[in-house]
Amino acid sequence: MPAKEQVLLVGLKLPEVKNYELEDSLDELEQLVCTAGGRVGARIVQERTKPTSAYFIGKGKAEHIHNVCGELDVDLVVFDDNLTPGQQRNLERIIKAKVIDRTGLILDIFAQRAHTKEGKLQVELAQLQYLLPRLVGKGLILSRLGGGIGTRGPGETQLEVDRRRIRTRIAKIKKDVERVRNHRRLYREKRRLAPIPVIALVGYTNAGKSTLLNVLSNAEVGVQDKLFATLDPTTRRLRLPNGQMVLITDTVGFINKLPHQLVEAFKSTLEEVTQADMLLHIIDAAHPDIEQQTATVKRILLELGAADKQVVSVLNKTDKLKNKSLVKCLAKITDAQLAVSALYQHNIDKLLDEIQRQLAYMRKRITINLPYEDTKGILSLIHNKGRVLKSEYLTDKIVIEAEVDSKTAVIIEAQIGN
Ligand SMILES: Nc1nc2c(ncn2[C@@H]2O[C@H](COP(=O)(O)OP(=O)(O)OP(=O)(O)O)[C@@H](O)[C@H]2O)c(=O)[nH]1
Ligand SMILES: [Mg+2]
Repeated sequence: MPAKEQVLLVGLKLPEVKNYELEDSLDELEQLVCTAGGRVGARIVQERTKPTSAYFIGKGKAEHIHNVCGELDVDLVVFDDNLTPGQQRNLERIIKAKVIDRTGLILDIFAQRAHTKEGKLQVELAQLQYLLPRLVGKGLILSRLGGGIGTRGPGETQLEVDRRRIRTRIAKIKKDVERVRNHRRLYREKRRLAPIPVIALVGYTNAGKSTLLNVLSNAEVGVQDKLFATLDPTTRRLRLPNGQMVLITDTVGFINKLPHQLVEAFKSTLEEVTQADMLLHIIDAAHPDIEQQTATVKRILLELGAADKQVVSVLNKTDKLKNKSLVKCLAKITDAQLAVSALYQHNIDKLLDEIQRQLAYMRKRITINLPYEDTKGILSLIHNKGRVLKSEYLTDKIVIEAEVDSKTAVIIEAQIGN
């Protein structure tokens, strides 16, 4: 990694955006820059009624940024909003420094964080799709050869190849990603046969999902006070107080303005969320943007088609709250059902009880016709996983009414065929 790059942040203040919202967004952008290994030298904000089509900001402001870059020795300018390929090119021409947007920055962090083959493939796919429309004219290509933030990932040589070769590469990666996705799907199918409910940890990046997984299951997932510490899913077994086994999955966190290229490319990883039986939404109770972060997670879940899932919402990091009476108010704002501290292992027992309670709530009533020779051991499965409510002995079969979790219900129905 090159020495810490000096970075300038640029935000546009539109009439509908409140001052504090813009500041919060720029604070987060600064955190992203630090995570990527840069150092923020200054922020520049312009107020306009709408973006310009050529430069996003005004041309005069772009010229001003060029001067500031010279004075502060800036290597990289990061815009808080997405730029069109044309705007990015025009800005680079005036500013004469590397210009990227929030998406480019997030993609860069993902490229640094991806460790598994699957993660790397997905990041490369997202980056190439982001790059493709930007590969016009040599200027941009050459300007990206310098290395540093915004240039990591596919590798500099990759950027020299023409569009056609990039398209071929995209097609190839898509196939590979699809293969991995099928593999995951098969694995999940297998998991489904053993009726163990799967719980996925979801939440804004840095909310404490991995810390909680470690506490719950003695996993050793990396925890960092950085954005996007986790990219690749990790699944662990967990035994609830009543003895029931569940699987718990930790995966990539969400962020405001999550690049659509990433959501697209990370389908395989995100399916861990969409296929889970229950979600555990972890909320950073001590974050000043708690409301907006919670809304972002809910919106992304909706986009992923996972909004109607059973969710246990949890306020985390409550140890950081100076005023404990805030908890009630924060719970109300975020719809959280309970408050914990993963770091200090506070209220973890209550969390387990709540998971247990809600899983039980998900139980289904089924009525089945069981032949007397129960060769498939259905009755013992019901006894193991749930309970028999009523049994009626007829001449050729037993009619059983039982209560089991929804997974076991599917298995039993498949076995019995009725
Ligand atoms: N004070 C306090 N800090 C916590 C708590 N839980 C997590 N943290 C800290 O918050 C930071 C982020 O924790 P992670 O577990 O990596 O968060 P994450 O949600 O997995 O983040 P990503 O993987 O980046 O999306 C770390 O520095 C943790 O030590 C908590 O209950 N209290
Ligand atoms: Mg994590």
